[in-house]
Amino acid sequence: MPKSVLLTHGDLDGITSGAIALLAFPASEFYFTRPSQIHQDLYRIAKDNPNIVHVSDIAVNSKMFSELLRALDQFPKSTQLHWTDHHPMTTKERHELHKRVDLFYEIGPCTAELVYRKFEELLPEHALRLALYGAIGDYCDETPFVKAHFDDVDKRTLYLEAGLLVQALQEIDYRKESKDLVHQLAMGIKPSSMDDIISLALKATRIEHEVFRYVQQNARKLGPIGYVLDMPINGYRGKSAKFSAYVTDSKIGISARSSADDVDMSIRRRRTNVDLNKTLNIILKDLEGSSGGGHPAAAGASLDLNDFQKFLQLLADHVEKHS
Ligand SMILES: [Mn+2]
Repeated sequence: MPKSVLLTHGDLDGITSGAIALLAFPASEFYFTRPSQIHQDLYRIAKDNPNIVHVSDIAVNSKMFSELLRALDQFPKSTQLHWTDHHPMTTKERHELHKRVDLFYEIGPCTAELVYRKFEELLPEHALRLALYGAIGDYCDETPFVKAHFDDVDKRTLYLEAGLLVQALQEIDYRKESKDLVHQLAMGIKPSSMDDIISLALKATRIEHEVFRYVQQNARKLGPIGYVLDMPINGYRGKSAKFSAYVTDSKIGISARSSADDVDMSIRRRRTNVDLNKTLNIILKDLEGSSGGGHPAAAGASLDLNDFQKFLQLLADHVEKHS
């Protein structure tokens, strides 16, 4: 039986772009994925010969790029492959991707805005709100599209609705509960009508204030970097990275978590234009087994735990030289 499959990221922009794609392709199968795992998911999906596949808000992982292309090459000609995204990629990556998929790519807008614009004529009116939530969630709320639509509504209400989602997502395991959320959003239910989302959002907000206090007391500083390692609470990584920069008066903030051998981190910038994605591409080359990237202002990385101090030093040197 012909079918369509949607793959998207687990953050608010991923969830809203996925919900909009679900409105464009109703009754699709829906999965969350991530840059390091998209090629495996595509391999698996290709075996079913779907007629449509839509990937949204998934950054191209340069180290896995050839495997991604191989996975895309598994699909028969009859599969319509859509790829909608806003993460930085090289011209070569863009070119190779473009040969294999219907690529809708722009830097600046969030992915939800792009999916909305791509499929606008197929969408019900309430899909627009989802695009605006995604824009707020990804700090992409100053594009001409978003500004024009903010002018049509009371944007403060939109920020409340989007804020409820941003906060609640800190407390949701995206692989489980978020699928229901995608379906509810696609149906047009507003976050302010979702009792579970409201209570999770309030809980998350109270925890966030505690996280701030924790970071204030425990952040360490290395040159232009403020960081916390192994905060005694899961999640809140982007937020605690941002707080780490602020409370140590640094240009870069990092929130890192270690496991047996690895360390995984969120990285944010503050009052500097240093491009975190490009910076990581440069310094991670010297660290074997590492991976990372993202946006200019928000990125992530994972590396061998033994390399963490070396990484901090490389990053500190780079930031001091380039900002
Ligand atoms: Mn995004």
